[in-house]
Amino acid sequence: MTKSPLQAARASYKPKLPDGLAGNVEIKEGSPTQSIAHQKEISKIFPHTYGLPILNIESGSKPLKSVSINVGVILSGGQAPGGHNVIAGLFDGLKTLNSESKLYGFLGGPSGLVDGKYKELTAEIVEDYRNTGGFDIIGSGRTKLEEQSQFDKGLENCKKLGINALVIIGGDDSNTNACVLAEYYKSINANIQVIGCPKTIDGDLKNGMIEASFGFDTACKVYSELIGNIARDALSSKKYWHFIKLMGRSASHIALECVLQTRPNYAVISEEVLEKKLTLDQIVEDIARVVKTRSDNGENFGVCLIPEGLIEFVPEVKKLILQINDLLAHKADFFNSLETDDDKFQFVNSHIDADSAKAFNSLPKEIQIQLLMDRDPHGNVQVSRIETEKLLIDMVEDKLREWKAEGKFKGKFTALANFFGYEGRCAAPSNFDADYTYSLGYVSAIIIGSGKTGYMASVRNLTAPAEGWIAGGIPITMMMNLEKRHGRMKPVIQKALVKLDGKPFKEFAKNRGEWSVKTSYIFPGPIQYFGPGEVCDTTTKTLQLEKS
Ligand code: FBP
Repeated sequence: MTKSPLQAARASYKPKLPDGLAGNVEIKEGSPTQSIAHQKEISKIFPHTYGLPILNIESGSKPLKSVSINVGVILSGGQAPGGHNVIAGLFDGLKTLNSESKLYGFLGGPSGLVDGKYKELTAEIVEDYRNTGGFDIIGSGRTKLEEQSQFDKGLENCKKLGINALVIIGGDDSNTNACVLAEYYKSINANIQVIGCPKTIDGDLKNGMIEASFGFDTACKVYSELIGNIARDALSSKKYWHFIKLMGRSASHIALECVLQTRPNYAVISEEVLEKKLTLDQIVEDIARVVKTRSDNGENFGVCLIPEGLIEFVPEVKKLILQINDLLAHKADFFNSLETDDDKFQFVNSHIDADSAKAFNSLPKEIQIQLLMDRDPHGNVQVSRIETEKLLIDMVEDKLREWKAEGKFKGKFTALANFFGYEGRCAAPSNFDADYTYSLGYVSAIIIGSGKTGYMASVRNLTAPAEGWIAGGIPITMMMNLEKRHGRMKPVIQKALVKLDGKPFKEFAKNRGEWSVKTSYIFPGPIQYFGPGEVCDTTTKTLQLEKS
């Protein structure tokens, strides 16, 4: 692979490891754990992997060695910066435990395990991918591992390769499935350990024990750089309002972090919309109010951030989407046989209730079409394809036109739409993500060496310098509760939404009035890899505030 000068320089970066992992290590077990809720039900579903102790990995006196072991690794779901370094850390950790150990990568996500598609990850291959963005070393995919027949096929494929451990790098759903797989393999004495790794740029896989999912830091820094550039352009030309939609399927962590890094004039946080039961009209009216105030002050420009998942948090649209999801899940064949958009709209209208029909028909045609597009493998609307930023621009324009007619608004409103999502998911990892992911991979190898299963690799104390990070393993069952999925209660890792009483949101709430009126932009600039620690190694404002 031909490398750019930066890539070549970056290839030789040595990720920092916590002191506890740097030499000889020892694993200390804590007390038995409980799931966050529904303890009785979850302990019954996971009799072999429930209640395990937290593992702490600390400096020890003897080298931790293991018999040679073959390990399979899977990248699951959306790309996140640092995935390649998890694999590099896992590879180096396994080789430190025993130089004869081998690492196999299953290709194209979880389906690679089931279909037996793999490649051996040799030192030469891994070398080429150190500190790079992307998941292309083995590819990723969104196939869900949840059927016993998939587990059995996976077992057969592992046996062929002599694999005794799997590392699944994924978000909340993939790690939930990793836990189910760990339980199943343990229950049939398959002798295959399963370890999870917390990945997602969305930042919604976190809890008391997992401080952050990897990729969030880099993705937010990339988006914040771009938002800062746009804000400076707006400030220079003073003629546009920029509406920027930011990735994050459900939670608004990315939008909130970018707000804290750049101080835009307006930002919507979906969790607040849900909590206050705001309608689309109320959101639009509030944005229009800020546009008007700025315009009255002679500033016909601004920046407004919108989380990707917003549409699903607006109560009337949320209800509508649930009804459409249900309809499409049960009548997909008939729906797909309909040829025109009008036929589809008619069909939908005749199968949803009156309130939802009203909400559906109030939306512009493009958004109606987008709401009816294919669902993802979890049955969810693909929110990254719904142009909420354009919808809000249209609606704000209408509102301002109305106010103009009434003599309430005299200014100008010219708005441009942007969507930042895929730009950030495969960026070269920041130093933080490069170090964090390498450590997670290394920790996974140590947990495998200790013979444990059903754990998620964990690295904590992340606002300290990397040397002071704390490594360990968290029983996945500890993060679970029961939630309704496809009409049935299922054990799942609880998704972390933005907490309105948390410090990051409070920081925004405290300042948003001022930032909306008084232009206060911050221009974070590009991620720096070489230079002083305060420029290169600090992590997100979210993490800093949460840990303060
Ligand atoms: P994961 O939760 O799997 O990491 O994916 C997150 C994400 O990047 C979301 O922010 C976005 O909505 C979605 O993936 C897009 O999915 P796709 O890659 O299938 O277009």
